[in-house]
Amino acid sequence: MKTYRIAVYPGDGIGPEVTAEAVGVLRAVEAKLQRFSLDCTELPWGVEWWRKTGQVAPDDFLQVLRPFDAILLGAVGWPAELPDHLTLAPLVQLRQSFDQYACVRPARLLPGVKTVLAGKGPAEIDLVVIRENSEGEYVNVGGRFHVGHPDESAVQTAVHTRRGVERVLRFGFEMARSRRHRLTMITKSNAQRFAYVLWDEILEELRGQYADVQADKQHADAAIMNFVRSPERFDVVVASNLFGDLLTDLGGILSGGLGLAPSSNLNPERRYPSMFEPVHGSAPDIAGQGIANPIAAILSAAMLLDWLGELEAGRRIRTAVERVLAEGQTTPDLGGRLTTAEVGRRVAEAV
Ligand code: GGG
Repeated sequence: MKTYRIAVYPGDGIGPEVTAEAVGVLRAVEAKLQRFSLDCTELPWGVEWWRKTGQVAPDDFLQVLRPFDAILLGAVGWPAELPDHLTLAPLVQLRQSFDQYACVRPARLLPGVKTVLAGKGPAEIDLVVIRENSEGEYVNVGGRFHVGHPDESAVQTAVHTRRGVERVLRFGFEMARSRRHRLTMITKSNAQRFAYVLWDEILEELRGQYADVQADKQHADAAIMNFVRSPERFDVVVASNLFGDLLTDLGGILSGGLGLAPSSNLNPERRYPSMFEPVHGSAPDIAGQGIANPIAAILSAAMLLDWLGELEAGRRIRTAVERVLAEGQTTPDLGGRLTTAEVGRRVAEAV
């Protein structure tokens, strides 16, 4: 029987609560199928670790994570004690160092779940955003000078490479081939004339190699409007790091709420472990109350199993989630009365 080594990084706020349920569901599917075993190691990093050591994660955290087959992350951030850019730093470093350049964030409205959009249902809301995850607006390039003076300044530089743009677009084209053969690239090339014009040019170069995919492009402002006005126009959406982040919070809300939105950070060449995490953050306002929705974390665990090749296991989890949601067994964010642990248990039982 194959054994997978899984690093579990619950993080801060509601991260530990939702991650515990995701691990519970992983255990349930492992026990049910008896086809693989999971060797899970929990890593107590985040604000709690910082309270004890003065660091959010140890200096060697990348070396610690490197041997694992996959990483399951909860959420990071506890702004009352530590600025978000410090708690987020290991997450961004992880994505970049492990070359997890394809961040896959599906936004699919499941049956029985309400969307904020009037007149739209599961047939209209089924898209996937591929967020470039290794460079763009998230590179740590820039600086501040005259700090503390009236003329203090800050420079933050984005870096978009031909290699980085091309590989994420190719990943999007390939995914479009497995779906509805549509790809929409999101930039702001009318105003940002260097980087996003490079994106435009690379799309034109690749288009001919994927003639079976209908590829178009939209500026980010129009795309935001169109996500709301006509989500059915989108199938696979490819966007830069920052635009992808913005669009996927919106995608989460369109598909019922951020408590349902999973994601994966993939290194498609499998040279490094890939990472799976809910799109949502640490939600300090509801942390510790036992009401956070664990479904996004559970669906992220299903994506993890898919990535490891355990497709039957991933499918079972998704089917169980759909059943539980269709029966209205939900946390308060979706109008139900169940706790985080109760929803996790129902999904585990349905597996
Ligand atoms: N689930 C991971 C998490 O806590 N994300 C919070 C967040 O703000 N992430 C920023 C990003 O993904 O760029």
